[in-house]
Amino acid sequence: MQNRVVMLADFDYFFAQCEELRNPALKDKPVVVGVYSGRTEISGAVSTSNYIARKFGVKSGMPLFLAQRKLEGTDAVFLPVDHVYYDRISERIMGIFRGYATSLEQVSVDEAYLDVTEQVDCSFESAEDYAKKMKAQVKMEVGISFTVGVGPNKLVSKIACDSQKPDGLTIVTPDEVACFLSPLPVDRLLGVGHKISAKMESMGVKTIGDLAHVDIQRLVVTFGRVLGVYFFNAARGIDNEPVQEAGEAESIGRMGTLKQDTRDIEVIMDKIDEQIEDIYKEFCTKNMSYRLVGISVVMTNLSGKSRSKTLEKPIKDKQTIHEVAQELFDKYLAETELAIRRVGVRIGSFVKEERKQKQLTSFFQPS
Ligand code: DCP
Ligand code: CA
Ligand code: CA
Repeated sequence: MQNRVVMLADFDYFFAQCEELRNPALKDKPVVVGVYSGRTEISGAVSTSNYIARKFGVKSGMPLFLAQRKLEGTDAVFLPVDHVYYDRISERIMGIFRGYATSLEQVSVDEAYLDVTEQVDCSFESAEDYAKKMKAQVKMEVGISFTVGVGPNKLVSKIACDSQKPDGLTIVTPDEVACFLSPLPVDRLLGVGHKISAKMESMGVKTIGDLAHVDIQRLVVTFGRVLGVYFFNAARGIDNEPVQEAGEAESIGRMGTLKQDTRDIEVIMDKIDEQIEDIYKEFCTKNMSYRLVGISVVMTNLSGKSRSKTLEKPIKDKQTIHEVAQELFDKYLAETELAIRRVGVRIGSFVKEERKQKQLTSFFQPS
């Protein structure tokens, strides 16, 4: 099989760059864009800032008063977020990207994967000129700069993109993947947060290269089958996930047989909760929200049924899967007198979501 050429484009200091675009006088000042919670004049958090403000130590998610303190004595400008305006700019850029790719997967307002394998005829050398052309067109037509990572898959292109910002272009060919990944800290891999990186450190694993030396059995025992296998592959830069247009992702589900046929909701939910654990681990590697929860049942007489519910808004948490599944089982049991033999649960209708956005929300709602 021929190699793929996958790009990740991530707009530079996006909200702040949009503000500079409509008011070029901001360009040589520190610019901070924030969400004002309204409690006091300065309560709230930083969404993002331009690179001048970052030099003073301003970071996304930081309380606004702290950003203000860091920028004391400068001619810094603080602005409230204007999502409608940023979305409009984002849509224009995504529109241009469409013309450059066989498939486009928008991950958030300022990020998209492009499969350009055909366009560059599998060549990473051509991909460099191709990315430069794309950057130039967007700069000229929209006025926004962005950073591109190019790799043989989404995992590598994402990490390549993060390695050099702003206005960067980093290309990692299939031959370079191992050397590129091995010195990087493990938390550069999607799905490795504080908890998991602490766990890995206790196993003596600090870098992606260290992770590539851990055998798969140990990873599976420590992190479970889904995550263990994911880490094993990720450490080697292996990722076969396609660049998927919105709405293409299927569902994640599990099905299993109960120890005994039953109508006892508690017994059923115990089984379902085990399945949810498994599903949720897989789901967490995807950086998405779900909008649908479904159940499947097979009765004593071997007849089968499925039920599902679409949620009002996309959700990320685990508890909602349990609650909706229980609601669906309660309803279903009320409709039948038969006992249940096999049960399953699934989530679907995935929506891609900005991972960082969640961090901002959790700033206001300590979890
Ligand atoms: N954002 C937010 N709260 C955060 C992080 C980000 O509201 N805690 C918003 C503002 C950003 C946008 O999402 O402009 C994109 O986030 P990025 O992480 O891509 O950061 P930037 O685009 O701002 O900067 P960079 O140049 O590092 O990509
Ligand atoms: Ca960005
Ligand atoms: Ca981003």
